[in-house]
Amino acid sequence: MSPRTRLLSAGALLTATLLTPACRPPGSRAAAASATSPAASTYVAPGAKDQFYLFYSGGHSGQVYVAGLPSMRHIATIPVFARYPATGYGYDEESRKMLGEFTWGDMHHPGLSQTDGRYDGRWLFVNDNANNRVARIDLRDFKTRQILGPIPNSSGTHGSSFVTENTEYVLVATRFSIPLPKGRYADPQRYEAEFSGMVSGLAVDPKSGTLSVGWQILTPPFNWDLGSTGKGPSSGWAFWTSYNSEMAGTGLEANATRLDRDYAAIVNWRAAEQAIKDGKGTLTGGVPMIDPAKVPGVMYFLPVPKSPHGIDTDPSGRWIVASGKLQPVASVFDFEKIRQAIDRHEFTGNVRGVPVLNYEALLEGDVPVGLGPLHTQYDGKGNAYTSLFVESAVAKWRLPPWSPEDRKDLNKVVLDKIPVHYNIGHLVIGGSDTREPYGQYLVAMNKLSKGRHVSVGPSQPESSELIDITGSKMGLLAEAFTEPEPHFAQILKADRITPIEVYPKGENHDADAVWSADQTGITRTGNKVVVKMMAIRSKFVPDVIEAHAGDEITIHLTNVEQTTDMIHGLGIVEHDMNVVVDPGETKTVRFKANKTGVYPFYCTNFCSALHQEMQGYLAVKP
Ligand code: K7E
Ligand code: CUA
Repeated sequence: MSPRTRLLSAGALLTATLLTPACRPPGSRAAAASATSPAASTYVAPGAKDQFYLFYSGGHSGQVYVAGLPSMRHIATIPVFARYPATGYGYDEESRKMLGEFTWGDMHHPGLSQTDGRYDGRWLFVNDNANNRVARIDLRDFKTRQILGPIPNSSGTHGSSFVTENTEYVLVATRFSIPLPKGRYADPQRYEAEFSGMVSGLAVDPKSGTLSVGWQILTPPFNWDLGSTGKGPSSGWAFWTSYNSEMAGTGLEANATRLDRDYAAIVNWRAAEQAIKDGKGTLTGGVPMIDPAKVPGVMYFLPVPKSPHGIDTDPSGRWIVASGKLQPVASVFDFEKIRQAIDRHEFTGNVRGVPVLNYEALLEGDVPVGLGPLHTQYDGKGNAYTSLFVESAVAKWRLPPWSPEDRKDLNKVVLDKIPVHYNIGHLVIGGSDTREPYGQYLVAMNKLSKGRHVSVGPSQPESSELIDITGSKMGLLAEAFTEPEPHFAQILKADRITPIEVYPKGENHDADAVWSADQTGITRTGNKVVVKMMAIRSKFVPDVIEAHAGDEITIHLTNVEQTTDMIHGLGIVEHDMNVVVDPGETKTVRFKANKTGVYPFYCTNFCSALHQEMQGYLAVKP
């Protein structure tokens, strides 16, 4: 750089410094102004990009919402468990087959795939509490590629999607218990005798990511709740809380809150895997199931505070934190002690053959975090952050090891508290469930927004708040709104992945793909009409489909474009049909031409100046 250009760029830098709120020199008046407007640090200028992806569960919309961090801007929706006409999901044959007989799902916990305990950017797994399914989204193209389920013997797959350190398994526990095998009737009054819960290990094919049921472990009819997987000293283990250790079939509000403690399950998933290899499972509902009473070493119960919700392993894998929503504490357990107790067979008894560990002996401490603790996340710097539903706040506290002074009064390890608006459920810190949390931002996912936005009538959104956790005090930065009901989210560094934006023509192995007008055409066999159609700016070839009433029509539609963002859609008037094809993609739709008449079809994605002209006719003769 010449002295002159250096001078020029120094001048430019000075100007930029004066103009850019985020870069003002400290101590200046401007710095004071930006300190009063922390949102400036979340500002992502037009054309600039976010540093992180935020993958929100879309709750009972069944979809995943993708936002950017720190801007909190909604960028995309990935449809998973419900039709989504915007991307044509649930209309073409492939996605219709994946959705099966269901029109919705209740998504709770997205989980990113990991290699060596770190996000590897390959897949995002999500669960459906309502219809007992788990799905895999491929982050190469942000598309749902598999929906597994309904999972046999499993009812209410809420305790999911917890991914093991090298994505060997996605682990699932049942929220509800049912009489097994599925479909058998039993009187809910005979709940304790007749109903069973289940923990499932969904094996993940290391190359393709394909999910299949690897093994299951039969459990008493507790209601399994949240879980997490181990790492480091707890590598090969997984944890779930439960409520209803009372095994009440009805009136759970009162009947499942009688006892002072409930049980957490401590599962040795490597032992479960080995037990299946050794032939110790019995085929039940088509999948191998382990009865833990007959196969020692796969499952243990640990008493935890009353009606717990979250149980979260810290990034070191040593500290396991369970939050009892009806007790104002987060209970910390030392996995190394748990491991020793298991090795020495130090149990206080058993429940249906599953050994019970000694709560008092294994408890490291009850941290008085505040009212209604639900979930805990970690910043990787020795701090934990627990969401407090009742108190509507986030508590920051220090993980062990604690000094003898700390132990005398664990209030001392509670470092900070910040109110959120209102009534937080989950919270997320990037990488909290890995060995290396990002530890920069925390997103509080609040259940109620209570009018912190222009009114939209009685059906209200939820609110999310972005919190800076880099300082000793947490700082509220920004607020955004989402549709109901984002239970959990994952944060991924944006530079961790490079999604494709065009399907390369060479990768399209669809036998019915067409790449030029002369490959297109319509063939008829009996009453079956097969159309090979091409979409290109700004026409469909062919643009007239002749049929007879009662014909079955199959359209293989190829978008021959190889340019980013050149997406075409095919909407057929009064046929409840919209297929959307991305560049280089072929999709197939099939329907009955039931009605005589002429039905226009048209491109649903604005693709060019002549997009409006991109149309044709389905002409159906009597
Ligand atoms: Cu707490 Cu389903 Cu994770 Cu909602 S659950 S909050
Ligand atoms: Cu193609 Cu609009």
